[in-house]
Amino acid sequence: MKSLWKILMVAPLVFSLPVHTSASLLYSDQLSTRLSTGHNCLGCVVVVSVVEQLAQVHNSTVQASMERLCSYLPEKLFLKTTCYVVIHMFGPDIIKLLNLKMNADVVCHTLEFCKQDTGQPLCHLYPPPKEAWKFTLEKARQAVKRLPALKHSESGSNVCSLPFLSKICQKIRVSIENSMPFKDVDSDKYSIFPTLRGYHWRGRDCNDSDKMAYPGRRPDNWDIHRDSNCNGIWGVDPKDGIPYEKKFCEGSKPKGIILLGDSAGAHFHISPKWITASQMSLKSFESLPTALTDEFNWPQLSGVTGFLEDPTSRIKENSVYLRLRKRNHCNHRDYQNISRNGASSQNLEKFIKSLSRNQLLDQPAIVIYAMVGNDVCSSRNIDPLSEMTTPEKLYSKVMQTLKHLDSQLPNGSHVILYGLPDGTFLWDNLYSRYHPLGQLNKDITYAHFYSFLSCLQVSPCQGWMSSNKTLRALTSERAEQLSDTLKEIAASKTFTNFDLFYLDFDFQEILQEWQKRGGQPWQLIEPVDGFHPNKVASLLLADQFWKKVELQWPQVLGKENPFNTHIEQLFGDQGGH
Ligand SMILES: *[C@@H]1O[C@H](CO)[C@@H](O)[C@H](O)[C@H]1NC(C)=O
Ligand SMILES: *[C@@H]1O[C@H](CO)[C@@H](O)[C@H](O)[C@H]1NC(C)=O
Ligand SMILES: *[C@@H]1O[C@H](CO)[C@@H](O)[C@H](O)[C@H]1NC(C)=O
Ligand SMILES: *[C@@H]1O[C@H](CO)[C@@H](O)[C@H](O)[C@H]1NC(C)=O
Ligand SMILES: CC(=O)N[C@H]1CO[C@H](CO)[C@@H](O)[C@@H]1O
Repeated sequence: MKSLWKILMVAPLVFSLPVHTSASLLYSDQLSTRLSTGHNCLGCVVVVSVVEQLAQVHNSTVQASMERLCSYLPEKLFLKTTCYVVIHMFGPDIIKLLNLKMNADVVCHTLEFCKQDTGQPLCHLYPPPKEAWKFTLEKARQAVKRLPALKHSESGSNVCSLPFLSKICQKIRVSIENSMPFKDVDSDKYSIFPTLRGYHWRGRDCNDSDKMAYPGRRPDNWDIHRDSNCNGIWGVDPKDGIPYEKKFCEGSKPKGIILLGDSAGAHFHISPKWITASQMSLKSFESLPTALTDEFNWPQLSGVTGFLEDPTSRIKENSVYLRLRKRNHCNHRDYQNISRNGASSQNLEKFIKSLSRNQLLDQPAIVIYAMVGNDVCSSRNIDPLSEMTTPEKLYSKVMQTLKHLDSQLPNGSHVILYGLPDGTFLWDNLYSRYHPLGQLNKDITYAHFYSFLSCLQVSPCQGWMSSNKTLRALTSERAEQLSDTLKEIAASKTFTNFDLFYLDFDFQEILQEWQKRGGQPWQLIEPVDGFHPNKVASLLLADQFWKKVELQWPQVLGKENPFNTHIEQLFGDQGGH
């Protein structure tokens, strides 16, 4: 589950989740069992590694290095305060252990953030100490006077009940819960016109006090008096009395773009700046508070629904939404992303209700179905194959989804099913490279990192992020079977209100394109998680999508609107996205 991956990465950054018993305070029963000690262990090892490396980089004491880390964190969301509290609670032990040259694995096992259950393998990120593990651990425990059976310090278990921390705990909990694909949509938010306005991220409403004004609707009375579809075009041309919306948009076949996606679609991203000691500064954590509140997704920059042009971008390609808008300015603001971390064919039904399209009132839409990994990706390492979606199960859920879409989408819509990629490129391109945590001392490769995640049962994708070649091949085989199932559905089924297409998720082609431009394959993968396609990959995918659709099914994208320049002259930026 990729959602878990996100949770565990919140942990090291916020410094409050690593407290191993806090999970039960933060989560409902169901969730707390999912938040295994694995997350606490990973959180602890990452934080202690950063502290250790900061001391190394600045040739400072461990104490000074912890204070340095806290000083870099923003005040917002109590991040800085939380950090100082955590230092206060665990600092003295961490100092003692690091001064004894114990590595982060030993520190975290000693402090019991990491645990080795009987009969289970020992999970470690760094090479194990030269002396026998048991002996080292014993030495470490004596140094901090902790007995193996002793419960963790009481203060630790109550971290979220400290008054000044309760707020951040609450914030994190909401953030995590919102991102859970199995969380049901809150129907209260739907008031009188349930499908007209969801609360999910989509084109900004232009008039909060008017429920009948929203992006994507067909203009009400040609928008003579108000901008009912929020595309920034309204009013009447005084020269001839014709409403602008009629003049510029009628016959241009406006359409919106809707993404049904997973964390890849949402553009999941953890900045390597947050864990790279050698480059850490006051600036490093500037974007952390925003990232925390956006569940570590950056939809505004994503390949499908992104609308911000990133000045730091290494490539000039635009998102699908921006291209549709460029082609026909009447499409302005008509985008919806219905994506969740952890989404798969099997749980999409839990949040598809937040897709909003009114069959009678709205323009048609292009819906991209892109569940590109979670059907074959499990975080548990015991028999990963049995956790994968079977072609039969996929078939039945996708048909259910399509029937639902047929009941929601206005006639003339289009649905495009994306296949699954072959994830073997992850291992092939990364296994011998250094993870951001391993770059300073050249000690942790992605092979180590993957195996640590796998051992902790928190890997975002056991099947592909594995040194086991057979398993990687079996995962790809299943992915291919699922893609074939989607292809078959697209070829054989018809629906009343949309036509249906299938596109391969051809990552090889993206790799080739990137290499043609002088890039390296690893530059397309998120460095911290070693799994998600990064922003460059996401925009290259958008480019691939656009070119293929334009070539094979040009009717999907529609024609260039000849009035675009008129619209620009009269309405400027149309009110922004
Ligand atoms: C690091 O600090 C120690 C003690 O403050 C000093 O003896 C040593 O020379 C320093 N090393 C470097 C590389 O600056
Ligand atoms: C917003 O909607 C209300 C109610 O329909 C209307 O009175 C108002 O003029 C609208 N505002 C704008 C800026 O269009
Ligand atoms: C739906 O649209 C198609 C063309 O896009 C048209 O042929 C068909 O008659 C329409 N169906 C209904 C029920 O309006
Ligand atoms: C590799 O994975 C396959 C399939 O899950 C499994 O049967 C096999 O035992 C694994 N090999 C090793 C060395 O773990
Ligand atoms: C792809 C994308 O933009 N995903 C976002 C859609 O909106 C939800 C809710 O705000 C976000 O959580 C996703 O990250």
